[in-house]
Amino acid sequence: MKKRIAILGSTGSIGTQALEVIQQNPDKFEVEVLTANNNVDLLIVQAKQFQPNAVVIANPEKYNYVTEALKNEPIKIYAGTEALNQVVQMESIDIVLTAMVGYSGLLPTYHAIKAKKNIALANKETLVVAGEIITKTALENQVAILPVDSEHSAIFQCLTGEFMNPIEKILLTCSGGPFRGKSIEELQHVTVDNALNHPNWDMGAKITIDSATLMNKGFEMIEAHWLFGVPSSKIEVVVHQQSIIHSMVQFEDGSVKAQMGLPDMKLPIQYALGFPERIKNNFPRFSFTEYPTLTFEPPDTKIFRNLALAFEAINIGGNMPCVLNAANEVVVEAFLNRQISFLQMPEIIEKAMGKATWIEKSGLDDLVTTNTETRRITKLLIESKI
Ligand code: MN3
Repeated sequence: MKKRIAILGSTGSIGTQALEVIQQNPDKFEVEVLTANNNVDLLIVQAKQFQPNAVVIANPEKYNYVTEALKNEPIKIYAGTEALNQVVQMESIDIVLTAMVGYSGLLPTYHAIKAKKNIALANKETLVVAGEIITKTALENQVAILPVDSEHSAIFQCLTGEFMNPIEKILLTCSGGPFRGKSIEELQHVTVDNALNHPNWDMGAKITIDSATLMNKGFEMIEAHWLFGVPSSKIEVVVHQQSIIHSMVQFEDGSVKAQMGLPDMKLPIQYALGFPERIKNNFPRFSFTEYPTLTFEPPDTKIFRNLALAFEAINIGGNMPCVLNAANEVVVEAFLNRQISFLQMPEIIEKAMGKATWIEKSGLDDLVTTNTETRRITKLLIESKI
């Protein structure tokens, strides 16, 4: 039986690599749904090649263009964000791969879980914003959330066969990004291009900036907290420049398990889609002799403030991680548009966290409101800076 897959965000970095994995395993997978936000031309190429049952273009202005281009194909075409919430519920879908950017992943993922679809989770912001609701709803609907993020895939692989054994500590590895070891003075003058130049991973712009500020690692700590039920005090971030160990789990007997390999997102994508099977492939293999030195050091949270802010947000709890995420999305966009500097990003996020309304017990509607409110607050803070 082939697994029928919906890819939300098929034109992005994870989406295109997932299609490569599917293309290499036509006996195991088929594409049921493809969705994109704006990149219509690539969506059309993908639709023609993979012949999904349906495509969704989130930007409704591009609906006519897609319809015209695919008029000779037996493919249903929908537009708008509400269509995303609908299409994930299609009877024929087995797994929904959530690979869209940021907050936009939340509601489609929630609806997919409600419709009892297993989730291959690449959109970490879903768990940052609404980890409690998402994990609770998944449990109620007996839905598996299979991590695609390389660190969480590593932790998940370390935990296989260990489900009776408590976790003493999660060691979440972090490449350190392009600015590892830099001082505050040096960071004052870094540019967008410097920040977009990640040493190990080739990713989309939003996550590459998050990697440079270490907000990505903060988000991953929150993601690990919800996925594996481990408090933030038992999650230690370890800077490991080479990105060969993708994360580790320490058990109560002191034993540490690590998952290793070359940094290639196709591996965790394939593991999530193929789980519990390991699928044979011919990706390049890791060689110890080519990496004679693997290094480890603590992160500097005084310089990379965002990582400390993420720990603060999860410890405050309630809607605060949602505030953190919304403020971060706005400042990253402002940084990419060259409106604010690199170091102004954590400064503004911290202020937004102080100004947003804190709600201890927040339902999905509260989080939607929090997201809107925090974006407004953050934009005002940016305007007062420039
Ligand atoms: Mn990661």
